[in-house]
Amino acid sequence: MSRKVLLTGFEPFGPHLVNPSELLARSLEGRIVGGCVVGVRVFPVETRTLQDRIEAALREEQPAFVIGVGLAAGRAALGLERVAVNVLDFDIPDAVGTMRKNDPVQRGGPDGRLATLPLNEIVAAWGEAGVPGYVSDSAGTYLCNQWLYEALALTANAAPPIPTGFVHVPVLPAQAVQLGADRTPSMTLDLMRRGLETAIETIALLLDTKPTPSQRAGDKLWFPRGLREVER
Ligand code: PCA
Repeated sequence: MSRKVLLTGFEPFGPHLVNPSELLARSLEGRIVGGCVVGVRVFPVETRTLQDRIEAALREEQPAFVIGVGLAAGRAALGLERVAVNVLDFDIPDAVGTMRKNDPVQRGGPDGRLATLPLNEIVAAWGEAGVPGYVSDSAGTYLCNQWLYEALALTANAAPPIPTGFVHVPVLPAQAVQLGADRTPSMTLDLMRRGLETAIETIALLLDTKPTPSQRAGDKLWFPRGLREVER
């Protein structure tokens, strides 16, 4: 069975008539990148249904790893998110008019969840490929942050692990023209796509070369530090 990556985008929202994350995801649907089949979902910007949609996609696709993509107008480059916070605090309502102010994503959940993708390796690969990108320390408090928090919660106990993370993309050049070229950085769809392909290739390569924790435990080469001390 071939390895799958689940790639998700979002529909347009707020003032944006297109969402480059949707175009990107759809353009890679069914393609094979880094030896992985790309399974795609495009979600509406709806807070109430997001968790269920992510959960269904994970169940249906059984991916080896997961990348969410969303639009962050004003960003100058690809932003690989490091962390999701347990906060929903919207500037504008979601696509069906739901507003959240200072609410948790999950009541009683941890304050933050850290992305489980190899962040530094991906950013280094972007650099080599000529794709501007960086590790971002805030995914905001809107739907993309919610996506990352929910997806990390859903994959938290997966065995083998399912590396999961999120990439924020700038607007497309045509959107920057509309929004004011003097103040809106943009990136072409081709360059964004090269960035996503590079990220997928990097993760797939690491999954090939790094033994999974279960393999390591199986061949008895690895002990938790404390345990070895006690056994001596
Ligand atoms: N961007 C929004 C939600 C959907 C999207 O594409 C965000 O950054 O939260």
